[in-house]
Amino acid sequence: MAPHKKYANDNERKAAKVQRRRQQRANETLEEQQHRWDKNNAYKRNPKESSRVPVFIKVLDVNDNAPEFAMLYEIFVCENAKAEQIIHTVSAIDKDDSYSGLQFSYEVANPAAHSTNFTVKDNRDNTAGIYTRRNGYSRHEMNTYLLPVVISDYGFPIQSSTGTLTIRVCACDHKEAITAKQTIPVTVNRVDLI
Ligand SMILES: [Ca+2]
Repeated sequence: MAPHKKYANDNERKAAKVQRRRQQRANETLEEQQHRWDKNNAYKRNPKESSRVPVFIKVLDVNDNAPEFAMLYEIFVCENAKAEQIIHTVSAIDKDDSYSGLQFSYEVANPAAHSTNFTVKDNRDNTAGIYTRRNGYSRHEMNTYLLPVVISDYGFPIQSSTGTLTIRVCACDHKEAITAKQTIPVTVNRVDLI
């Protein structure tokens, strides 16, 4: 019997083992090769050697929907409203699954053009307040204002959409109860952004 050869490390020992197996297979007769193949295939086909394991695959939702206003808002502002006065609170919805709860941000689109009369304050709780920016509005000068608001989620990639709020100017009494308003249908225009 040949003495055991000593190897420097496991890698050398494994390499020698692979080499011996290759050599054995190279020296196999056709009959020995056929026997080995039959044995391997029988092992694979033997139901006693196999089992079935249920594998549950969960499909994760991709963030591919932009948030949008939760409803069509009907917003009014009194002619005698004061600056920095909240006139409405809005919220948004999102069709995507959210693993950390619904979280959106709100900001006025193109503030330079639209923030002189009204502005949006993100409440950081999935709602935003619509605020006046000046003292007094005249429905005879302008009875309807359009305020485009960008709503963004915190998904990856971030999805945003722009919803336009329609704000109508109304006459109110000293208690700011609406006494007269024009019956103008509320419209919301939505433009998806990437
Ligand atoms: Ca989303």
